[in-house]
Amino acid sequence: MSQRFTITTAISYPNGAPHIGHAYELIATDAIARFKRLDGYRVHFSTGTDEHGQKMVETAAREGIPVAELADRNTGLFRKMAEVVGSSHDDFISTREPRHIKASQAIWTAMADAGDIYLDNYGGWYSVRDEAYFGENELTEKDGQKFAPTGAPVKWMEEPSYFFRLSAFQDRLLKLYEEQPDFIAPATRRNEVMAFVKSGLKDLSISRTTMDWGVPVPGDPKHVMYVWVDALTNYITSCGYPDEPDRFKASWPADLHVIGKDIIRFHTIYWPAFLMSAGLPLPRRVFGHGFLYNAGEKMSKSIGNVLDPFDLIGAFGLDPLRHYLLREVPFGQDGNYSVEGFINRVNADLANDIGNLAQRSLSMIAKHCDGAMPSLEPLAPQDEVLLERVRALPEICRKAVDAQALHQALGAIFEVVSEANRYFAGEEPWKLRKTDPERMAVVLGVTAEALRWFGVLLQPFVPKTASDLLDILAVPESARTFEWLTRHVPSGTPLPAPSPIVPKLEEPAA
Ligand code: ME8
Repeated sequence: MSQRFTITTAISYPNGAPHIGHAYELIATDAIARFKRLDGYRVHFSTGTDEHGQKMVETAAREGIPVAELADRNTGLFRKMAEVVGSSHDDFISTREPRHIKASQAIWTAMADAGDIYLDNYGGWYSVRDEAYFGENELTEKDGQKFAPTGAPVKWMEEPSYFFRLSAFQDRLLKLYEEQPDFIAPATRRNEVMAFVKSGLKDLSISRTTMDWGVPVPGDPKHVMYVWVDALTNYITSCGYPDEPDRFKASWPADLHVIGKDIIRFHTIYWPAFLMSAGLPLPRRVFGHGFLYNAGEKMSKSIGNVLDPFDLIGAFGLDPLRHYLLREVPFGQDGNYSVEGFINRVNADLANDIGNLAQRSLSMIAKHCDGAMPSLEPLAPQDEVLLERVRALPEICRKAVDAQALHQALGAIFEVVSEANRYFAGEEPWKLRKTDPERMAVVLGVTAEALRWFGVLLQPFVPKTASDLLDILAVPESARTFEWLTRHVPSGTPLPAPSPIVPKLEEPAA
């Protein structure tokens, strides 16, 4: 049986419409999921929305609508966004679903049975925006208002609350980070988390009585669970916990949680501690990607510079957006969106380097080789050199994707695409047509063969462009997995008339 691979995005708060940061995380996670499937893994890929929490309650109150209406409306937009960005998820989970309420109550009960939950009173500085309490020493003050380190205002809250004995997990967590050095990535994040845990962990308030929007605490329904307890649990809900033990065993633990850098602590401290307490296996790795900024500025509704994924895709198309985000921003670092950067990158790589090479070589095959795949023999040394570089790509990409260095995988592919362009220009097949038509055919065949590898390897990143390319190379749908890479299209196979695969982008009129 093939190996399995379980991967997740964070689940987004549907307190507003999705923005480009949400699309970015989903697109990157989708690229990894697609890559793994093409590489022969059985993948379980989940995403969704985090519908509970005070932030939802406050936004709904501001809009003057019931919280459920707010959640339904925006979750609808998040589902739509997942479709529009081409996400290949296997499960979209919303935390109000009965299966999730059940899973959250089951993990709570397991943690309580382990003796890690107790009832007490809580008073503290709470930031609704971050859905988290902050210590007095972490706060700043301006005009009588206190602020969390994230810049969000905090307010004093007091309530009876259940607590999770997080302090008891400090040593076990440090041991986890030592024994599983790949658990937190990138490495800089690991150092931050380790330093934080070493500085001492306090028990965590995990229930609220000040609102009823949440998962009821088993046996004490005056309390609803703190949103992060139920939110993190979504990952095991999606794997069939607790009612489908066989499916759970087959798909949990997750191989990779892809999340943004702002929620690393929740995923690398709380989440493993909850799972340890409940006696459940721990995820293998948590990767914190960077944030996207718009022309150097943080996106915010009040500035009015929030990038809307629907608008961008409407203006430029999906694959250009996917390509730009994955190729241009080193995954793990912050990235900066700019229209010029976008257009230049897409035109250079997709329209010129891949698109033109395909168009030029395949239209020559159509005209001068009876529209059929030429023979790849006899190969000249320079053909071998190019093909060797092409054949080295899957392993390079595999390593890069396993390290979540998506930009490196794409960088490696486009380096060899440039090499193929240099090869094509250097061999001058248009001249060979008169002097040595047999050699011309081989040059065109080698170019088409290189394009086939590029097409197969680009599928996870730019699925439509790659599929169009493989169509015009007559690669059957069934022969597009990595396993098939070593089998070239037989010479003599008729090729469809080539049509341009990537239009050049123009700067939109202001
Ligand atoms: O944090 N650039 O939800 P969320 C890149 N519900 N990524 C960004 C971003 C930006 N500008 N803004 C946000 C939550 N993100 C919780 C998660 S998981 C059990 C619960 C990322 O809607 C952010 O880092 O605020 C997170 O990974 C995801 O989008 C959802 O953010």
